Amino acid sequence: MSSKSFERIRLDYDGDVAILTLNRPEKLNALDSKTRMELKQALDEVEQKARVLIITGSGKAFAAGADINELLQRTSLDSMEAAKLGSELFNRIEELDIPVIAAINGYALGGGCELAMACDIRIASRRAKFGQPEINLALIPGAGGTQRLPRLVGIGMAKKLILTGEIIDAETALRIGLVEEVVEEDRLMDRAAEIAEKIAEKSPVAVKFAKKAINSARSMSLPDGLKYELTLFSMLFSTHDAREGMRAFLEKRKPEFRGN
Ligand code: CO8
Repeated sequence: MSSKSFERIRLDYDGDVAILTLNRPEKLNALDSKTRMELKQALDEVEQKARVLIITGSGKAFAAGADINELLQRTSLDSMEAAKLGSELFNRIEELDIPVIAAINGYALGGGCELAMACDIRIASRRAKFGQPEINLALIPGAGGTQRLPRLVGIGMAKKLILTGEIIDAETALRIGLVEEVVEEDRLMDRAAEIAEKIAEKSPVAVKFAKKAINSARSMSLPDGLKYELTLFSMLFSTHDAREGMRAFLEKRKPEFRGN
């Protein structure tokens, strides 16, 4: 396992899996501009070096949102710029060539919930808590909450959560479709790693195309999405990995994928 330390985050590699830990526990991993800058740097590196990324938090929070101390200093104009950067960061996670698993260890509130929603798969510890409490600050979500939450849980539930600022537990998050699995606290990282390793064994190019095709379902009409899927599907037939995958199946052996 190799590690790289920043000020606000930690980046570890375990084989092909990168583990990015938000590491400002005394402030519940509130996402200040320094954290966001370090996250951006880490993503650039991880996309080149890993096949799957796990994002988690240290201490009792995944992330308790944007840093409210910083938010208070902002004017309308620079808040727009800052939220745009936050939004771009989360879009970058969503569009990353490799899958991203959120291992949600505790509070995922405001920008923290938005970060989790930008990830591809969400696994929560039983003690995790979720919410978009911006309304309590007389704000609204500013980095995708009003857009990604209704796509995951439906418009009515998203309105209920965003308008009341209510904080929900992990079981409720599972029931409404905000997370894919809930596990005991001490199983969280093992379970995230199990899923990450299973994905890391597949052909990286097929994984990348599958993620792209599924992401397109958010913005494309069904006919356009189906055409896009067909294009990506047929492109895979010119890869080594697809030939290898099919041959290995027929020859009853484990495939050796190269990522092209
Ligand atoms: N920003 C700054 N500091 C925070 C934040 C935050 N979001 N959350 C917690 N902290 C700090 C507290 O001020 C406290 O600091 P100190 O010890 O110096 O007083 C420390 O973390 C520990 O927090 P608490 O003492 O409050 O811990 P509790 O266990 O009592 O409470 C809660 C935990 C319920 C999570 C509580 O801390 C809380 O309600 N936090 C704020 C949650 C919130 O409102 N989040 C939304 C913020 S707005 C937002 O996210 C807008 C997103 C815009 C785009 C983002 C792009 C990245």
